[in-house]
Amino acid sequence: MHGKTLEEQIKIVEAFVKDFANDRIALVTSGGTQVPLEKNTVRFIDNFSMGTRGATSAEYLLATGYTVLFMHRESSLLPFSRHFHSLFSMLQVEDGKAVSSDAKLINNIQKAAQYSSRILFVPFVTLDQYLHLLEALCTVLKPLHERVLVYLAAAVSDFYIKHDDLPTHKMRTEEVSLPLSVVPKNLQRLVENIVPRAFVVSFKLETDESILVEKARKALSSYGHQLVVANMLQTRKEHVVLVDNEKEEHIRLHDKSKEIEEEIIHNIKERHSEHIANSGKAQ
Ligand code: PAZ
Repeated sequence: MHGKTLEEQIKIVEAFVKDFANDRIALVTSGGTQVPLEKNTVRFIDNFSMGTRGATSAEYLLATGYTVLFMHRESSLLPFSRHFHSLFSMLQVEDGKAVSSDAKLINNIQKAAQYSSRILFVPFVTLDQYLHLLEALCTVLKPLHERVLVYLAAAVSDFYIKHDDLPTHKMRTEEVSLPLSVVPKNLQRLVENIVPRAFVVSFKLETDESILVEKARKALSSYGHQLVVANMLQTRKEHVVLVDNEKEEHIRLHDKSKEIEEEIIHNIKERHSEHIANSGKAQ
């Protein structure tokens, strides 16, 4: 999907979703957004996220039966290939041909092949592209109602520079100014108007633990969705708090050979099943 317009991306997503109209579909967002500082962009604001959470979660979602729309920052980590930083360390050459007997590599290639028909990659780079794509993909998924899980793991910028405030050319050192505006939160509108019957999970990242749960609760009440996964920058790979309207549930990773996303997805799948069952009762 690289280099495609939004309209072209939407057409591909519509065609993909049609084949899975009776399945559970997860829309996973992953990686950081880029915020341009100039119209002819040389510099931009970015963040630390490499998309590990999103890519790892997508693997467990596929394994547990979901079809996945993987909306990711271009060049961030992808499911299955995320395990490999360099192919050179695994390379063996026999009779002038590249071969590999690396079990982990072969296992992940097999899994990628096994799930390739159930995952669609939808890339974005800028904050603007992210916001437009998210709304468009939710609109495509709307008719699937409760079967949709929206899993918002991307690290989305809170600040941007309005188009009219952007300098056209590369900012000069003698005139540096960053007139930042706060990004309008569109999640409430998505939850209320576009996917009101879906199970929507957002993530909340903080660095000060004393405000983590309070911020998660604030997000829940502002957006009206089902669940916030709250995590701290420093411990995000071994501890998360699942915050819903009633309680807080801590997930802690005790076995370091495992990944916390396995438990997160297991827990969320159960909550999603309950959401689907309850919606049936309500009708
Ligand atoms: O990409 P990563 O695995 O390094 O980090 C994951 C994360 C911390 C970006 C994610 O778990 C998260 O909290 N996303 C939401 C961030 C926020 O906007 O609060």
